[in-house]
Amino acid sequence: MFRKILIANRGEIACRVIRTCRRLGIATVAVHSEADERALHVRMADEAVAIGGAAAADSYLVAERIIAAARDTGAEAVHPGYGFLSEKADFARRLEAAGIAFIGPGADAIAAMGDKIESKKLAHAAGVSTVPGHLDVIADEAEAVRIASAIGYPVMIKASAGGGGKGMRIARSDAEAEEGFRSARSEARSSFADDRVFIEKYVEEPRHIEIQVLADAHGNVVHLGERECSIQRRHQKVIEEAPSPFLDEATRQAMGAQAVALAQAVGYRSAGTVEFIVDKDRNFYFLEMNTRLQVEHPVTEAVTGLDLVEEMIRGAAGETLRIRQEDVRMTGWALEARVYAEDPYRSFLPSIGRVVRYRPPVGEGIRVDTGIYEGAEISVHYDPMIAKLVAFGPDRATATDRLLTALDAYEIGGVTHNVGFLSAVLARQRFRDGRLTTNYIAEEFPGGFAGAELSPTVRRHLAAVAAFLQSVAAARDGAVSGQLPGRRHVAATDWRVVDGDAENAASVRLDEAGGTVALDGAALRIDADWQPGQSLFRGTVGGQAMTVQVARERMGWRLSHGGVVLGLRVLAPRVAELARLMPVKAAADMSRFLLSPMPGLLSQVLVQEGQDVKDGDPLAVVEAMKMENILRAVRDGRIARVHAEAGASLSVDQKILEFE
Ligand code: MV4
Repeated sequence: MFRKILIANRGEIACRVIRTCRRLGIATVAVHSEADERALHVRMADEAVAIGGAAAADSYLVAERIIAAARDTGAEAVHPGYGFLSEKADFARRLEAAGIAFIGPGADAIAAMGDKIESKKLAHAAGVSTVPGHLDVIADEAEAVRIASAIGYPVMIKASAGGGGKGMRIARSDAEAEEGFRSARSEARSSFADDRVFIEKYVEEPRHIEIQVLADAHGNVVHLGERECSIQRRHQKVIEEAPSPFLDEATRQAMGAQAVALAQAVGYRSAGTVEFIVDKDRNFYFLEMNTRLQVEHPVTEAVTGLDLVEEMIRGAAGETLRIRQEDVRMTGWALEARVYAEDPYRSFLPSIGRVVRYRPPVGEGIRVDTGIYEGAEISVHYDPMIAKLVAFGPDRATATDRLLTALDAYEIGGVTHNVGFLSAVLARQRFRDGRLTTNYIAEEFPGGFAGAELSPTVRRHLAAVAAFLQSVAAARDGAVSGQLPGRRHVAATDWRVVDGDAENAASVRLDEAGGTVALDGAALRIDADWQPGQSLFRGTVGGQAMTVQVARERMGWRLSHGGVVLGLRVLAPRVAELARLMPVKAAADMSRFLLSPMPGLLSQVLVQEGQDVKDGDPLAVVEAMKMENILRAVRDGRIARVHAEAGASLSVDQKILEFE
């Protein structure tokens, strides 16, 4: 067994690999960029080596620096995690040449699976079901149209070097095939410097289901069942689960057997994933093989009880697989939600900055894999993932409920995050029913995310919680200060809960175990031992378990639950009466301003003061996330003032221009 392993990665996956190494008594070496000096993986490892600048291309992607770091520290093996160098055959080869073990598959298997046309041919030859189509490179538009119509529309045009949706087009007619071929080829050329494209039948209403395989260097291969990864947004997975709610045992066995056959055909070793696309009739087709540990591997670990990183390490050290196929037992259900620093209300723009508050949830069946801690920085240089939140339970409904409760309890401050969006995705009846396809998010949230739904019952329960919190806080306030000698403090019991325009009369009686809130006369029992100052309310309301994040505001409470943030004022009846008479402050009219839609660099201001502009004219360019965003006029007008100059660093909603 290895005595020391270098982890050629960062973030949660580096931390996760280190944890297993520690359990196995293996020393660890972290590598890090300049931006990651204070990162969690650096803190966790026994040793750390700085390998270069903040940009991945200057550090985590520089093979020779990592190999040098392994050599200098005496690491005998390198775990690549996912992304970065994990699927670079050349990196694996150079490590082996330097006498350092690569904890992953052989370089030849990586190379064979890296090319879509080649891997599809290989899979086909190994008896794996592939999407009907044409297995060779398409030469020109005319050939593309001929082959597309021979396959029958709709078809999919794909770049052989592709991934993540790049260089991929759906075509439903000859005209679309011609145009799709042209654009897929040019995108492939610019993205991958490889313009080979092929065409296959488009699978409608697709589900993405993948099989985890595990192989040793002695020809033994097992599969560990499937993961359902259909819930994704623009090729970024959002929720994954194991098993799939869609597969029957026969399909599962057939897919597993084919995944094993493919792994054997390429002489695979280590952990790998065979991706399939499954149609509505449960026909399944090979898509590609990922020759690395995947982000979503914890759901497989949860249902199999295995540690995939441990198995990878043992395999790389030459050990024989410790399990045979008949030993693989799947129990229960696991779901993973990817928690990101991004703003679901602003088309999921990354949210960069310091995580000033970080309290991950704990609880039965909950696992959190993270590279973040309170005070850590989410930088522009890397993927803004905060954590993977995994919930396990005896069945799908229990795992889903546990995940929802954990999301309600997840406290993240300082950066915007997608926790509320994740709750909204899981809370839909369609999710409960397991009717998942890769179109789920686009269909369930057309036009983007605009907040979760709040049922009248939950709204009522939250009003009761607010009244309860107010009563507990008021009782405490009365007990600690402002007492006149000889006067007993009488805690108020009658309140008005103001929810927008609606107002509920709440009468609260507190007791040892919690209290009873009569909302407009109907009593709701609350059991909770919440104390003033706590940011998490956990209890039952009307017999239903509820986890709510609470923050006291000037006249009431801000409650977050189920993806909804609700501001409720809780007032004494007389105060409520007077508050009704208060004028409402009108929101400032910002329509005269051009505001920055995102944090970024103002690279160009294209207009001057006094200039007339027409609807659609470009006004300014903001660079963010490596993209140039052109901001245009939405109506005719004249520029009154320029508020920010080219070169300025903009925050969200910062004024750039003012119109007359
Ligand atoms: C497909 C497909 C439908 N039919 N191929 C997307 C990424 C790449 N790995 C393959 N992809 C797809 N290939 C055929 N013949 C639909 C997709 C697809 C998809 C696949 C997996 C996960 C999410 C997806 C989202 C959109 C499209």
